[in-house]
Amino acid sequence: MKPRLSFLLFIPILLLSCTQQLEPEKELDPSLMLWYDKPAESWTEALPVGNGRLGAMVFGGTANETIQFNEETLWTGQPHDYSHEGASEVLNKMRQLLWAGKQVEAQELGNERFMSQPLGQLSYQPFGDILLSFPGHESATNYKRELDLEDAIATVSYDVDDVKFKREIFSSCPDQSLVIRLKSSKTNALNFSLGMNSPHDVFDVIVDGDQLILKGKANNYPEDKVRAGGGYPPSLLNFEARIKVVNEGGGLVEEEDKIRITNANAVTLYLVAATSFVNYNDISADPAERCERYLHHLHGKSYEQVKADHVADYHKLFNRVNIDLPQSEISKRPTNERLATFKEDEDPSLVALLYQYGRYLLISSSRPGTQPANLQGIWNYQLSPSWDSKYTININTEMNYWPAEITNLPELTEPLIEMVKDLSLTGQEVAKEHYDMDGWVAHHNTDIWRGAAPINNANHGIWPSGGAWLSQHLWWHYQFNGDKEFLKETVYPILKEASRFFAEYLVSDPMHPDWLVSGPSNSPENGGLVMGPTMDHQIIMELFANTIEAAEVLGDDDELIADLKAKRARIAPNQIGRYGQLQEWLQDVDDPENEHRHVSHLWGLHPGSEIHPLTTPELAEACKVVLAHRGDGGTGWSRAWKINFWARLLDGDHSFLILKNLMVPSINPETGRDEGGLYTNLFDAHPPFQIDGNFGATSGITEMLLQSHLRDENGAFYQDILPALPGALANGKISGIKGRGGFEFEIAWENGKLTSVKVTSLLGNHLNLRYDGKLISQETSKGGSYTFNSDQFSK
Ligand code: FUC
Repeated sequence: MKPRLSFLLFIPILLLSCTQQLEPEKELDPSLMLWYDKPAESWTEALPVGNGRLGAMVFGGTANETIQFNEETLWTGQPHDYSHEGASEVLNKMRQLLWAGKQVEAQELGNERFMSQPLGQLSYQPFGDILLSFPGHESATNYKRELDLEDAIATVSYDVDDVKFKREIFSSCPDQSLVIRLKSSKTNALNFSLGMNSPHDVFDVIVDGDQLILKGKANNYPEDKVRAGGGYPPSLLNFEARIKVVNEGGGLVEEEDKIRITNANAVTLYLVAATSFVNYNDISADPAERCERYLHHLHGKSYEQVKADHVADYHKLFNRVNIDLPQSEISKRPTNERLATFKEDEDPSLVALLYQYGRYLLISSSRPGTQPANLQGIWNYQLSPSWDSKYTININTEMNYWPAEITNLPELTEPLIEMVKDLSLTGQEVAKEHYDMDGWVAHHNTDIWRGAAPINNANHGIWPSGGAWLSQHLWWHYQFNGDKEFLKETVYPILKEASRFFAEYLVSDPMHPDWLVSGPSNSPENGGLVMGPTMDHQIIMELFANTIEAAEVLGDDDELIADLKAKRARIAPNQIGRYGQLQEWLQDVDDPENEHRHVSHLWGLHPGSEIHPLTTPELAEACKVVLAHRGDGGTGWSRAWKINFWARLLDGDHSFLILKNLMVPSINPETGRDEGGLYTNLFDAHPPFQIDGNFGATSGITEMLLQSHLRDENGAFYQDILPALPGALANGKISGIKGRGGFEFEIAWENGKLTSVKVTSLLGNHLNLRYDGKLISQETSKGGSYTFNSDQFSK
């Protein structure tokens, strides 16, 4: 197509550039700002923005800027039932083989007859790239690239000759669009071209007036990753993205698949994007119609208004928690430099930054009405991402949501709750086909199509406790927020049906006929298919307890509840083995040399509440032995889990030691190898990037400062203040974090000691406030605030 001049101002007087105001630079708060003095060279240097649905990674190039973007519903595949007809026929045979010590045969049988169809699940996909090219900007100076967590805005600024250029990028939730604002310090100085690209095989880029349109169809699941047996459903999702260009001054030139912006004073680009996904069962939406609707909504709104609405919306969530840890001169360096020396300088304000970054990432990847945050949140540039960037539910997805309640973002759990509701339906089919049982069950992974059957390989895929673990997040949501209607309508039916499955599934152990055990199962990803892994029993114990308590609150006295009480009393107990370790399995076969990343049998310590130094000191000691065997390293999420474990063991310094092991540059500067830690954009590295470690770290830091999972004999929660304060964080203040029973806290400490704590009672429950072994116990009124200093705590 011949370039067409749609609107160009040639009036020379306007081209005589005048100075125009750029927004003044914000003062740097090192605990709320990531910043760098050069553009990103790799994806894990780029800066993430997101509105829960629409995510982008900003590289910040000068002559060429790439903004890679995602929409959370773009996946391979289509609605699909993964259950394996007739699988239940081999259930008992697998149990018999395992009891006879024939693990290999049991796994073979499982692999032949019991697995999901197909054997794997589908994968999350990248959407496209926004490409901006600025001729002449190769020699930029005074460069800065930053991500401001206070307002959720990424900024790129630099000078070319005597002109300053500035770009602001954010993903707006109220306006469901990715917004890019470009401005220069002189009028008529913005000259660039705008293009789009997509990694998918089938796509087209079209110019339509002031809009650039990208349309395409999702690739099929990558052939080289298809597991034995094939049968991966072809991809049916269509996608469309549109960028609307709003230029102030200057003009637009339509080129073949690009729009050229000439001599503008300021330009705003609004990207909207959608797919045909409606829900796991329905893909009938029209992405073009959705894009039009988003653009229509934006119509007539000024950039200033869109930005103000974005900031106000984000502040409502982000500003609930404030953490204040000391900062110094070293805190002012670029983020990559701060990270490189953290192990030596232990700069508390970098801890604060990582803490708030976890909250920022959750706000940016999980909003009511969206999909839950997957293994990479919503950020992914690969057609074949690690583990399909799906949902691994034997630790990873749950870890994503650990910070939600405690850091005062309860509404962000809504996508997880919705996913569990879906799984309780697809999981019913799996309970029927694979176990011939009632209720619902989900195994160790799921995807956007809500697969619940065991995938990959019997040796780790046959693990029936994924749904049981996930459903406890609903119960915890109730514990924090106390909404009885929600308990009745949503939580209880899900818990009850999950419990119904396990009541039927648990089986008497031939060696200890009084014990009920789980199996065939595995201790996540360690040791292969077995009967009776400890983690399952801990999860089922708490699932039954929660279901029973919910029934009591709601006055449901179904026969099932009596059955759960009887069976709960018979679930195989935690056992301490020959090294003094908490046993991972029924038999005392733990290997002290095994540094496996999963520490599944400590589930009862965290996130569960069965084990604690005060209530079960021997078991707590046995957990320490396990952690000593496993070591202080591990994958990103494994390190993050250990921060939480040590905090629950009330050892703040050990907890901090693991935090330090997590806060190291993932790329070894000497060897260039990717070894786990943090990338320069502070994304956590498994490696590769996996977001769970970010969320697990934020949770672990909170657990150092507040824990609320123990209860008195009347069921009221203890609010344990500074239970595991590390020496390295001896001074600080935090406000807005929450405890179970509906309490919000403002805690200040100096030289390692509490100075004051303010408690706001949101529900009017009984308050058990505990610090340093001393208790304040009193009634509260709803909405009341109570302030104490450390002298007011008595034995
Ligand atoms: C589990 C872990 C792996 C990885 C994957 C996504 O399988 O064992 O380490 O985190 O999930």
